[in-house]
Amino acid sequence: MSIYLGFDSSTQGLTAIAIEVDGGGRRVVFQRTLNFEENFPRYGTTNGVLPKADPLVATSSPLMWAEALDRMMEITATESGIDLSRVRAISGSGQQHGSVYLNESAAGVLGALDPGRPLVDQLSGIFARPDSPIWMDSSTASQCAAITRGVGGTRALAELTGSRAFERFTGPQIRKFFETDPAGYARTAHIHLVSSFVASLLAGKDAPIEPGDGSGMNLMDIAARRWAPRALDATAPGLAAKLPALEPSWAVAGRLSPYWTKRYGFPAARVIAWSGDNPCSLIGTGLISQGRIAISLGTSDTLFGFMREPNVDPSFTGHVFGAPTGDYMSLICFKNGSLARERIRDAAGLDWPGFSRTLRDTPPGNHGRIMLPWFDAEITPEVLDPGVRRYGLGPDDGPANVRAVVEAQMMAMANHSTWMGVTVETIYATGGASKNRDILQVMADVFGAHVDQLEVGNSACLGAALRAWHADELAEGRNVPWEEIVAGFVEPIAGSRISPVAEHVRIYRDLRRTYAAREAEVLGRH
Ligand code: XUL
Repeated sequence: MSIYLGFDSSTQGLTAIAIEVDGGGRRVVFQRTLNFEENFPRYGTTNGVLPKADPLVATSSPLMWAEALDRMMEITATESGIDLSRVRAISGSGQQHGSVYLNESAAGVLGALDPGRPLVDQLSGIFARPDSPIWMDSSTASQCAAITRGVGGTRALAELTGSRAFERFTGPQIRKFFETDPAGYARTAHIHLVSSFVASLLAGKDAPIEPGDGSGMNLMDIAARRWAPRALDATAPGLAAKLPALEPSWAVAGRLSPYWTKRYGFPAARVIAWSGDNPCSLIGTGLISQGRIAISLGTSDTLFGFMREPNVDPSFTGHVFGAPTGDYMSLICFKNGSLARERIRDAAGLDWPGFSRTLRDTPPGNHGRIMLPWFDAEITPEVLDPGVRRYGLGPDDGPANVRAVVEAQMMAMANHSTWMGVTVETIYATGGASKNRDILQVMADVFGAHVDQLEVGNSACLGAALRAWHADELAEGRNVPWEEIVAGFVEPIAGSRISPVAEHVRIYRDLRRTYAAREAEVLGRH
């Protein structure tokens, strides 16, 4: 019997899952979440984000992520009830795009961590920059423009890296750091993603970046899975020397360092390269072949599917990322996800059951009333000047706003995913809000597709554990097919299927056109 650990260092918290694999038997034996804002208040974050005067800026604290990792490893060792000696490998998932800037001392410190002292007490000197820009940042429009010019235009950059320049992508963020703090950039020895940073803490040395998360940087040649010199040159000087190695998703970054084995009693388990939350979710929802999609309703809402070839979005709205299987995935990302739903819920004075009841009590189509839910700058479509727009709808009409925000989110997802060319028959729903069947009914009706709920709601974390298992087998010389790895873990909950209602599907077919027209009008694209 073997145990594999998967961690998910997300925007708002850190989750751990342990899976047990025993011949044909397989099950999740432990799951726990720590919330950054509640459990680590001394960092002063709100929903995991540091306070900032500029609404376009979003940063977080890498020290907080490290402290959460330390606490979670302790909990796993002391409270999970699992037999630690059976832990064979650990991998993880990180919020994508966020970057961590380490100085020259980092390598030495990580390689000689003292198991007698808490991790954070030893890390304070390793950063060339104390905060980390994260995926919610939209402050790099000018850097995006410069990089795009440098690489030869939007199409050239999208074809090279899988995406046009996006404000939250790591390349534009690195360029901004170089432009605004050249001394800090010069002090930077290594730039990690959230994923590779946390993996480095576990391995006690620089962990690689893998193509799933590497493709969220505007720096990787998506077809060759190598750093793209043209993109690096357009971003910042001397960048190649500051980036970790790019290695396959199943690369072994090392073994758990003595800090973890001596402090908490873990075995020297393999540390497998961490990936981004969306690539990990692809595995955790079992999307290992073409033709199905998943929608993750979390801090960000994302819609993604498996892809054989890196076919970029001709409208340049969506992304092509590497998939942890060695293939590709298509993805669109919405910033106004769970926090937008929460704002509307709070304004209507409701709890989640009340929010659900309201969805049941209001009519599909909302009598034609529409909201563009851009509380924050939006990624899809690109909106850098945020503001909620309402049509036929007052801000104080709580119930109608509840329906409007969910319908808007689903219609935007349906409209902006047509480039993926998938005839959607079934959607796998994951992420926190996928527990809410009334939200999923709107999803089913807008897409005209069945929606299945999955047994393990945190598919990113589960996907990380499954990746740990797959890579550990590979390191032992056994190439276990992905079908076998995901089987039994990613099945829909029996009887959970939510089916579209034909009459509602018709209503949304029309409303989607009106929604697209309103969007185009506001963005000046009509
Ligand atoms: C994907 C994206 C978000 C983050 C947050 O491109 O920006 O989904 O990964 O989890």
